[in-house]
Amino acid sequence: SCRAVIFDLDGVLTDTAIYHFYAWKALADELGINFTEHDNEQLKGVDRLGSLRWILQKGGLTLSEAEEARLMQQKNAHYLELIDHITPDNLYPGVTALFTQLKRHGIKIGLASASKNAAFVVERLGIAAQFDYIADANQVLNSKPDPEVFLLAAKGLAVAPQYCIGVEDALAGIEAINRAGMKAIGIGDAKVLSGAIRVYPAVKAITLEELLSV
Ligand code: G16
Ligand code: MG
Repeated sequence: SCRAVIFDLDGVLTDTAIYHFYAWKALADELGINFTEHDNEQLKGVDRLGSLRWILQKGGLTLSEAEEARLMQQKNAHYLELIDHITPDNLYPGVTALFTQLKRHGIKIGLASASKNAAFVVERLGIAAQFDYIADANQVLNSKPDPEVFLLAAKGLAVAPQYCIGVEDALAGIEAINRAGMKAIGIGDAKVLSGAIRVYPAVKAITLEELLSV
């Protein structure tokens, strides 16, 4: 039975991927690296350093750690400017309704995000108070597909992993959920998100009945 649902943030509750894309694209342009929206798909759920290194590798560049740190800081400053405009209107449809149903059934709500900006984003979305526990990239050493962020969320919720369902839009995230010993629900394309028990096109398609039957 399900006692907690742990959600990924970017791509599940809101579409911040487009802002990550704009910010990485601006940086890539400066470095003379061609970075497309298709490339950005590869970076979903990948942490900041992993994303930067993916782009640098595409451009055949290897930089010092100090240079990497400077570029990550530059990208993040730009990203923060872009997400400063986020309001509750940026929540994907159906999120609030699903949260209400989960609460009514005494099912805890957690967050497991690879983003260091997760707390800021959920604050802007107006849903920060809905979470029983928020785990993000600031608290973990190993990023998805490592299960650490999901296990931290379960611990924070005081629910054993086998009673948790994880919801993810990235393949690395689905792998993290499975490695945590939880049940994985995918948001996106079933052909891409192999390893998920069920895949829905969007959060609004998830029904409580189906969650309870997982
Ligand atoms: C998110 C995004 C990734 C992003 C990562 C780190 O993960 O999907 O594209 O690179 O966070 O973000 P930041 O630079 O803000 O720390 P998630 O797990 O919420 O999908
Ligand atoms: Mg995601």
